[in-house]
Amino acid sequence: PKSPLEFSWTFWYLKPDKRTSWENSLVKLIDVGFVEDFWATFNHLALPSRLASQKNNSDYFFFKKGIRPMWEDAENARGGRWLLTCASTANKLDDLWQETLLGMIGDCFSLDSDAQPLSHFITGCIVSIRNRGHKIALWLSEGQSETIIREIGRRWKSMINLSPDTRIQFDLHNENTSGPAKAPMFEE
Ligand code: M7G
Repeated sequence: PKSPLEFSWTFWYLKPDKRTSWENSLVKLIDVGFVEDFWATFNHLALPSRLASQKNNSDYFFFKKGIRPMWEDAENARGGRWLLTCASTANKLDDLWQETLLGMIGDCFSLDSDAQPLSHFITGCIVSIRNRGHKIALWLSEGQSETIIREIGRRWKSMINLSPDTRIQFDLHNENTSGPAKAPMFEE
């Protein structure tokens, strides 16, 4: 028998195409509800570093099944994202992405001192291939509780083995959409 994951997830791909809208460039790839299906899909997909050499401006999304990988989804709308910016030459991009995924399907966010496990507040993650610097983002449904947001950020950093001097920053989605760049809401 296969091993069920705590949550079911969906892999999405953003195929860069200037002739169509962002939403229409989103391609739903597959749902995974079992460890074995996760690995079969992960091993089948080109690694981010490979995309970087071929398809600038593409993204992979890994979101809880039923949550669309966009700000507009009700689970994301009042939340935000922890963002890690990598040099576009980063050879660690693949490791950072893999460790992020494994932390999400593993129990890294399961345990918490409070009633609700932190995994409840995670909606998904994204790797974005960009010439000006690749990005990995962890999206949360939570945009209010500094305690929850910071604890998730700290656990993410430790699970992907970020050096202590590398900073990640948190912003609310509704503030990314327009207006001049602002200082991040939180940093870790
Ligand atoms: P990005 O991929 O988050 O960052 O957004 P980038 O500037 O590094 O490429 C690029 C553009 O994609 C945005 O300006 C939007 O036009 C579109 N876009 C990205 N996201 C995550 C969303 C989303 O959640 N909803 C909508 N409607 N558009 C989005």
